[in-house]
Amino acid sequence: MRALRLESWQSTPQLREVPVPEPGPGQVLVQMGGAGACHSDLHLMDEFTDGALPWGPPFTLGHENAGWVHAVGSHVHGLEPGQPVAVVGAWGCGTCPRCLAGLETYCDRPDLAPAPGGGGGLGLDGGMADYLLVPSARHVVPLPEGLAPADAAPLTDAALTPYHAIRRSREKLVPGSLAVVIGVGGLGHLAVQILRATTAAVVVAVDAREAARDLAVRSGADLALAPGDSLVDQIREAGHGFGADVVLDMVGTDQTLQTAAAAARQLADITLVGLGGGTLPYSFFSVPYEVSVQSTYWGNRSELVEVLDLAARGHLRPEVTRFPLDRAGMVYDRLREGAIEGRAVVVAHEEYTP
Ligand code: FEH
Ligand code: ZN
Ligand code: ZN
Repeated sequence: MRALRLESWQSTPQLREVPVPEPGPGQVLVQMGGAGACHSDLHLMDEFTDGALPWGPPFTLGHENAGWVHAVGSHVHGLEPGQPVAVVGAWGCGTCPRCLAGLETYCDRPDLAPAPGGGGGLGLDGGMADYLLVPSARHVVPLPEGLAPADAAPLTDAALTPYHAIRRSREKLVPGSLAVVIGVGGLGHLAVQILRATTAAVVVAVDAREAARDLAVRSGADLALAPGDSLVDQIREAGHGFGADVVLDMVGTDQTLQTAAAAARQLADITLVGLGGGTLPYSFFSVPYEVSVQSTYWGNRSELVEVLDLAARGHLRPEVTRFPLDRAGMVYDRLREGAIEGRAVVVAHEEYTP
């Protein structure tokens, strides 16, 4: 089968011919219908080195996956060949307290997990291929009626990650509150849609690119602003003169974190989602009183079920640009240029072929 392989850190992924894996006991072989290209993959290709993460190349890229069940190993029940499914991304040990609670992103036993905190496309072979071997049926979620794998794939990361982040702040996202989303890319546009669909907050989006601001408004933002000297004042104005109750920094540079701190009001949540490598000095007087600053990482199976339900009912509509698997390499070039609107999805199969 074809597979886009990251063969070492700081390298260009290569499309290779590799054997189709066989599902062993408890495992599921998924025929790939959509694999999202995540901005994080660029960090794997451009800057990470040994030790940056508890796992490393070589592996097949693609950690945002959906497709159809193709074959199952022994002891797998309730999944049939041809069934459309989404794949939960983080594959923990499955036996520690956190994994048993469904929080495999935060597995307590890195010594037992083959790629701690990672999974297919992050340390293990992912979905930018014709087939994806999923190590346990617990990582497979049947798609609701009407959701095609190529449209569902972004929901497993680009939607799931902001969904998890927004859920942490749901007590603050009440009528009269203000939420700010900095960066309207693959995750940011879905963050706007999730805020619109699940909270009562006024939503302000920030992006330097006019096309991204347009996408933010199409996604339900009340206001889309460009960075600049008056940005924080404009954000305050949108929040009845107060600052933001919740700021989601989807970029994560020094500058965007500074903007987040300047836009936040007392008691706000600032959640760092993007891997831009920025830092925010945190001291008693560096942010308004009782502002909490936190990172966030992906999401879990039960949240994915909720995200899929929102999408199936039309509350989430990922903006998707599709690329055939044979042109997967160029997707990352386009991503690096900032030329992708919404989410790029690599499609190995348009429909299921037994
Ligand atoms: C990937 C690698 C490291 C940190 C975060 C991520 C996210 O893109 C996972 O979806
Ligand atoms: Zn990702
Ligand atoms: Zn575990």
